[in-house]
Amino acid sequence: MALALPSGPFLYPVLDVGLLGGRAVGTAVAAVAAGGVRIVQFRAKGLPDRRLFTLATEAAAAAREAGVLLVVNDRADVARMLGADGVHVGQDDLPPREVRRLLPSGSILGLSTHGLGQLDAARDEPVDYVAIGPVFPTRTKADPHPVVGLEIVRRARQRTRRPLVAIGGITAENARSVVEAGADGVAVISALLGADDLTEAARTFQARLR
Ligand code: TZP
Ligand code: MG
Repeated sequence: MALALPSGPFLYPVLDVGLLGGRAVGTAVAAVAAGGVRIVQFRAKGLPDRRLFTLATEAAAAAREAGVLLVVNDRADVARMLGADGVHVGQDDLPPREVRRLLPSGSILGLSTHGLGQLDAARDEPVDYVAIGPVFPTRTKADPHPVVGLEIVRRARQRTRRPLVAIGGITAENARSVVEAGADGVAVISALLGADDLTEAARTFQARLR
């Protein structure tokens, strides 16, 4: 059976292992899960494969223990080795239709887009959600695409019936506006990982989404 994304507006923490502020990735997974999160993404850029695999293994164990869905950024091979719940790819990664062939049936597959052209181009891709962003300015990505803003989120909502995940510069303060623009989920890095108490930050975030 296909794994279901969380229902209702959902918080989707992207646990970038370079931005955990000294926390272990398993601890971060457990902390956001304790705050009510139901899906997390494991993201590791520029690490040697063996290190990435070790960290992803920790994340997968913690996600299983906490009963949250784990999506692996970029790496279908790692997701498969670990029995993760899904993979998230970007425009320059392996094509979604090829990634889909590698994954067990029912796995979650997400695709990043950075504008309406890419959103439209994703129409025939076998993906379970489409991400769009950066919605707001972000300092997390070294070379971010131009900000799309809430208006593009609104227009994206009108152009796809797929679950829409917004990303980029989303905070507890602006998250509600993103949901009102039509996003089903908000993917967040710095506004969560920059908090001292991840559980509390996740709780506060989710309270603002509803
Ligand atoms: N893709 C578009 S913006 C972004 C990614 C991975 C970074 C989001 O990070 P933050 O800290 O939530 O702005
Ligand atoms: Mg990628």
